[in-house]
Amino acid sequence: MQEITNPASGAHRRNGENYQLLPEEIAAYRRDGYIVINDVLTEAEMAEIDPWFDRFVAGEFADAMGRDFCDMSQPYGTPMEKFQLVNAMLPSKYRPELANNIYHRISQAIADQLYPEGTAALDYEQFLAKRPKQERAEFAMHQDLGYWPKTENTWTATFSLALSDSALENGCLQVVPGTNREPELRAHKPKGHDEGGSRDDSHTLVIESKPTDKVAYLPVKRGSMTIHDERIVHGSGGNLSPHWRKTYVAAYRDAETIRQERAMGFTHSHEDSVDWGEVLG
Ligand SMILES: O=C(O)CCC(=O)C(=O)O
Repeated sequence: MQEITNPASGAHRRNGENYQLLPEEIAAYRRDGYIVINDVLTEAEMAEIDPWFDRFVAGEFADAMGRDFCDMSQPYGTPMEKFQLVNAMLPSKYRPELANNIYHRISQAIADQLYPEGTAALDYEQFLAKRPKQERAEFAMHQDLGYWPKTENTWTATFSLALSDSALENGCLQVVPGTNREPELRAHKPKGHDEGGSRDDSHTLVIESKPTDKVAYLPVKRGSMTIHDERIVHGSGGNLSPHWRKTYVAAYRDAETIRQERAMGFTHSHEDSVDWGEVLG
């Protein structure tokens, strides 16, 4: 089993609201489709986010959110008390107080370093939480691009800030290195499609693994983060531990691409009216 860490990164890289990447990390992101960076947010900064995360995950805003409050490991309609992998989409849409929070500001500064050739903008965000001892709280392996409408420029950097320590035991992010360079996107199908399931039953898509796929695990401590691109095959396993796994995802895309998505009516809300047949091809 391979676990990827980056001991060279750390709090010393912070300069105000910037976190300075090394040229080799920027090169690694382009080559490998992911990086891990440590100690990006301070404890005091995360303490601003924690209460919001917990309120969303507890379902406080569920009535307003519709399908944007769901379980990514189970079909829509699963009762909240049975959720395993709690997903709260677009938290700042539902609580505008969260807009431009410290995580956004720092991740924007990092996205700018990863994308000097264009303009990176925040496209969407989500809170993800795996309940303790939920071995089926799996995020099915996928490529993010498989979830999205086709656009000419696909540039993306998806940040995943650990609000709890994340390790193999509680279902940390896992990637298949090298898949970001596959010439074709793999086919994505709605979860449960073999039994007739469609995108109306569950938002989740799955791909078939290849025998050559070698998974690498990305364990991170609270305050650290992973960043992955739109083509790398990734997902996460169940939570076997007695502790929550809590992650705050924020995805940056090319600003013009976001304009095109919105023109198609695509906001990353599970309430969007998008022809998924068209998207999935
Ligand atoms: O962190 C996870 O469990 C999976 C998240 C994910 O797939 C994503 O952010 O694209």
